[in-house]
Amino acid sequence: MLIKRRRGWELPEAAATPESVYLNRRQLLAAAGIGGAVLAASGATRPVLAQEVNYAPEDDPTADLYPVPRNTAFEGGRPLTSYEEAATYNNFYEYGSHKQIWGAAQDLQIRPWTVTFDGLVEEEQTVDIDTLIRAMPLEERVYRHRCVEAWAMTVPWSGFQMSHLIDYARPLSGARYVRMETFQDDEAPGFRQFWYPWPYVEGLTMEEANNELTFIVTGLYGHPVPKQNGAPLRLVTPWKYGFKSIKSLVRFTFTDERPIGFWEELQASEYGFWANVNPEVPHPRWSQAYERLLGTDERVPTQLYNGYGDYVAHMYTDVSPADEARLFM
Ligand SMILES: Nc1nc2c(c(=O)[nH]1)N[C@H]1C(S)=C(S)[C@@H](COP(=O)(O)O)O[C@H]1N2
Ligand SMILES: [Mo]
Repeated sequence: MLIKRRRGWELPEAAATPESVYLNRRQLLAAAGIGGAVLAASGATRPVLAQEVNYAPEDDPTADLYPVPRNTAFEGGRPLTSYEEAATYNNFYEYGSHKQIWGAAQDLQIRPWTVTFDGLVEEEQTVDIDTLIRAMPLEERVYRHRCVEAWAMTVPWSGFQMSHLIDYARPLSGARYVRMETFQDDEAPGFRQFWYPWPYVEGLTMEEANNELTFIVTGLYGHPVPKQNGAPLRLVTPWKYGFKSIKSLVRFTFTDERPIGFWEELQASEYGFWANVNPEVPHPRWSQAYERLLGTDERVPTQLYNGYGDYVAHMYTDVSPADEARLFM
C-alpha cells in the first residue's frame, strides 16, 4: 500500500522560483565538472549547454524520418523558444522534482519500446514503437506550451494527430475516455520518491483525444524528440496546462470511467481532469494572469485556452455544473 504524504513544497510551483532554478543549474554545472569560472566569465545565468544536450540520438532508429513537412496551419504567434531552452528546462518527475533533469533522463532506455492499446477496443494490441511511428502520417506543428507553473514555450513538434492513433487502436463505441500511462522503471530516480502515485497517468475524453489539435509527439525541432522531452512518444494538448501532456507513453486504455491523473491523485484541490488554460482562474497558490516565456524575462498575458479557443471551446459548452466549476484547474 502506497502511503501518500502531501507536502506542499514538492508540488510544482515550489520548484519554479528563479532562485531555485539558477541554483540548481549552478549545482548541475559543478557536478558536470564545468567550473564556476565559466559561469563567472560569461556573466550569464544561461550558460551554453548545447553541446552537452542529447539533441538527436545518432542511433535513434527513426532518425531518417526527420525533418517532416511543416503543417503551416499551426503558427506559434510569437518567437520560438530555442532548442537549448526547451531541452534543458523540463518537468519530468520520473527524473526528479526540479527542472534540470535532462542529464539524468539520458538513462531512459527508449529501445526496445512497445505501446499497448487495451480496455474497450476491438482487439488488444501491443505494437513496437518503430512499427507504430512508421505507420503514422508525420507532420510538424508549432505550438505554444503553457505549464501550470506559469512558464511557457513555443516550439516545433513533430508527430501526428492523435485521431490517427485512435483509428489504429479501434476503440469500441462504449469508450468515453482514453487513459494514458508513462513507463515505470525503478532505475529512474523519481520512483524512489514513493509518495508520488506512479506511474504518471493522464486522461482525455474521446472528443478531446480526437480534436484536431491533439498531437502525439515523436520529434522536436526536426529531430527525434529528446528523452527529457518525453521520447519516444508523448502527448501534447496545447490548450491545457502542461501537466496533461504526458511523456514517454507505453499504454493507451479506452474506458468508460474518467481517469484520475497523476496530479489530480496527488492534489485534487489544485489539479483536475480538465486543466484548460484560463488567465482568470488562479491556481489556489498563484495567479495565472501572466506567463514567463522561457529564455527571456518577458512576461506576457495568458490567453483563454492558451489562444486555441476556436479549436476547442465548443467541447466545453455542454458539461455538467460540477465539471464547469473545474474546467480551468
Ligand atoms: N511522464 C511525465 N509526463 C509529464 C511530466 C512528468 O513529470 N512526467 N510533467 C508534465 C509537465 S508539468 C509539463 S509542464 C510538461 C513539460 O514538458 P517539457 O519538459 O517538454 O517542456 O510535461 C508534462 N508531462
Ligand atoms: Mo507543468
